[in-house]
Amino acid sequence: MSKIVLYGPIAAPFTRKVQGALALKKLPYEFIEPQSPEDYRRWNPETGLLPLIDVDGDRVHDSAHILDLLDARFPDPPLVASDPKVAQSQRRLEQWAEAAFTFYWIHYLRGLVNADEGGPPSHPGLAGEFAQRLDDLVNFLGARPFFYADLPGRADLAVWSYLSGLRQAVGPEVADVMETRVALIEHSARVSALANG
Ligand SMILES: N[C@@H](CCC(=O)N[C@@H](CS)C(=O)NCC(=O)O)C(=O)O
Repeated sequence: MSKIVLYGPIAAPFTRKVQGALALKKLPYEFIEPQSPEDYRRWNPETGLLPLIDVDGDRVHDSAHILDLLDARFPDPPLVASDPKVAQSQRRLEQWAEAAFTFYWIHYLRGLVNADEGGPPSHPGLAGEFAQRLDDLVNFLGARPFFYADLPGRADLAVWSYLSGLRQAVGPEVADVMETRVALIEHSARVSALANG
């Protein structure tokens, strides 16, 4: 039995994505959360970013690289489809989700801080643009239970980790925009049932 230790902040989507992958693969692991900013650099001297995983002494950081490592070491079930074209779409959507939703998350949080300080919101059109990104996802999903496939994969974990975190982290305006995208709510529920360990 391999010894797996995951280091990361529990609230971060990148950490949740890796936890979802470990749950899908039914891999037991120890989870250690940072207690101070110094822990990030101490655990990952290369970039100072978490999550980082240690599998039997091999340490890998960056959630996408961690999923690659998990698939290489523990291939069942795989996190990408066996069809290379579908696998490419799943990887692309994973990257798209990170780029798109990190942007909205940061701008939303910055807007909250600005509002607290009496300044203008940093990005007034945010909710409208965010709604468009959600509609993009609804289109990508189409009638399938998971993105591009009938089985869950890394694209599902990436989208789920962002959307479940966003629903908790942001205010009612954005949460409302999400509630009306029923296909995404149902997708999140399907992934949660499998990836919440
Ligand atoms: N692309 C990386 C992003 C990791 C990342 O941004 N982690 C954040 C946690 S939310 C972090 O470590 N931030 C600490 C910092 O920026 O100093 C991944 O997928 O793991």
